[in-house]
Amino acid sequence: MSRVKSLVLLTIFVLIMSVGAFAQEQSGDITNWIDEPATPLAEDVRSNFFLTLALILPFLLLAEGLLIYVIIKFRKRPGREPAKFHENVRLEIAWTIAPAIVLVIIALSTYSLIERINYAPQSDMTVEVTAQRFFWKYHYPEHDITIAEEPLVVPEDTYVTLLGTSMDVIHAWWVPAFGVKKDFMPGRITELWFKARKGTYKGQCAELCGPLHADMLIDVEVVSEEEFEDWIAQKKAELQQAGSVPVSGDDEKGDESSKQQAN
Ligand SMILES: [Cu+2]
Repeated sequence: MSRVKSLVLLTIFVLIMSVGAFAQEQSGDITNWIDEPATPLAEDVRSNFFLTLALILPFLLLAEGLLIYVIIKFRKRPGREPAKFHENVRLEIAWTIAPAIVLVIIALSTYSLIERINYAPQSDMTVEVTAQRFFWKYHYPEHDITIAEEPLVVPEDTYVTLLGTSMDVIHAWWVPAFGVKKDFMPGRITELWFKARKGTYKGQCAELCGPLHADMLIDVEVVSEEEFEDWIAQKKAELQQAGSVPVSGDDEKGDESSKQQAN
């Protein structure tokens, strides 16, 4: 009975997962860093992941395979005495050194990747990001344009630097296909970079920040150079029409944020 039950549960689980994967495939937005890494960093993250997997998998298979083999082969049988020896120095040295070497390789690869994530090789444009419960505000200093609760628009194949901070609590800017995730903290500026290929990307705040945290989504539109110029021109025209009043998300927020501002 319980076997039937678990089979049914497993089937339901697989169905839900396939429907979810299908729905994501249909939406057209890229969120997946394994299938579709959108930046050189995301490709490096994927390579590091597969390298780690390849190095660790033999240990898993060996240990679990041996375990299953021993459980079956040496199971309790009438008239059989269990072996009563212990310690094998050579074996113990071997199984200490082999994983240690593997861990060093993983550490070196991961550390150099973290360095690449932390330090942009160059910067072609900067966008200042302010996180606030529960939206993102983007300021383009070169063009004096500020947008909020809108997709971030950037040109393709451009080294973009985001300088992020927060008005209230810690938020995290995370776009999986870019291979970047960084905390934006009040009173601090965090740097993050990417160089993405054309497409529409989805992300999400990745630091639990309050009741609407799940709705704090990120949209990024990576467009061609010309499309970006057009977008800038259009935004500038919109701002001029609105009487050059920059978009402000600072009003009607809690006293906490006004205290932050006072500092
Ligand atoms: Cu959040």
